[in-house]
Amino acid sequence: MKREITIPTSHPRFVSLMSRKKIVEGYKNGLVALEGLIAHGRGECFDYLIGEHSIESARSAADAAAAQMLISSYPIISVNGNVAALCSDLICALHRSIKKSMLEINLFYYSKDRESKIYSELAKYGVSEVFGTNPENLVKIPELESNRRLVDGDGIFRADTVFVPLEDGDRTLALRKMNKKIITVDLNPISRTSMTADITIVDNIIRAIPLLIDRIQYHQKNSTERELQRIIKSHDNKKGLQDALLTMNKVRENIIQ
Ligand code: PTJ
Repeated sequence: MKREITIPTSHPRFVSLMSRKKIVEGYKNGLVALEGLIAHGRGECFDYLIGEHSIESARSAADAAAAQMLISSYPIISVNGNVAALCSDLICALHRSIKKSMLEINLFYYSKDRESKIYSELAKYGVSEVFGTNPENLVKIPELESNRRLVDGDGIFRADTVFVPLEDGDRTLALRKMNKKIITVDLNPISRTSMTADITIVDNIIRAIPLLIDRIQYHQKNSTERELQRIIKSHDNKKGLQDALLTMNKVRENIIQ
């Protein structure tokens, strides 16, 4: 007899187990690369170490990220397989919260089939215009060898700010060399992306996007452009990463005592 596995909502790690389920189902449905399962496991490990909640420095980074997206003339949100499987709904809500923003699918482990499935997933949440899927529009980011070098000429290539959650390294640096502002969400504070981005939110993407939307809505109602510029200027990315590492160390100390 085939037994359906259900996760009881009372389980202390319900949210984490549901994310795991989404990633596995995402893989089975062709959204997530096989390597995406490994990337998720790495993220889970760091999430454990920060206590599976949004730490203060992540909240402050989300505030700076919201300000950065709002002052940008053309912010682009880059979507990969893991992001699509975990939170297409939230990503589309983020896109809707900033009128000038656009979405672009950009895959490290590229396949046409996965790209189409990610597009259909985003379409479920009412988004029809997504960059990155028209081969005739693709251009190369200079000095980058991976698949991620191919970006849409009307999307990431033209953007002034690029949001690259769950990224894998060298593209962040290449985009910064093109004078773009880079925002990321990465649970690993010592990844190359975390250390290279202008603004790193060290948090689980499923918590970080709601934080970001909340700050965007707050600033849209309450903040002047000057105030937004001040928030961005006072953001210290290195300090945020150090703070995340200190939090991880404190959690470890508390358990060992
Ligand atoms: O769909 P593709 O082909 O574009 O591939 C996507 C993955 C994620 C497989 C690809 O970008 C990759 O290999 O990424 P990395 O190098 O493993 O980096 C992903 C980073 O995201 C790691 O530092 C993880 O710790 C972090 N991460 C994983 N899950 C989460 C996360 N950060 C925040 N929230 C998560 N849920």
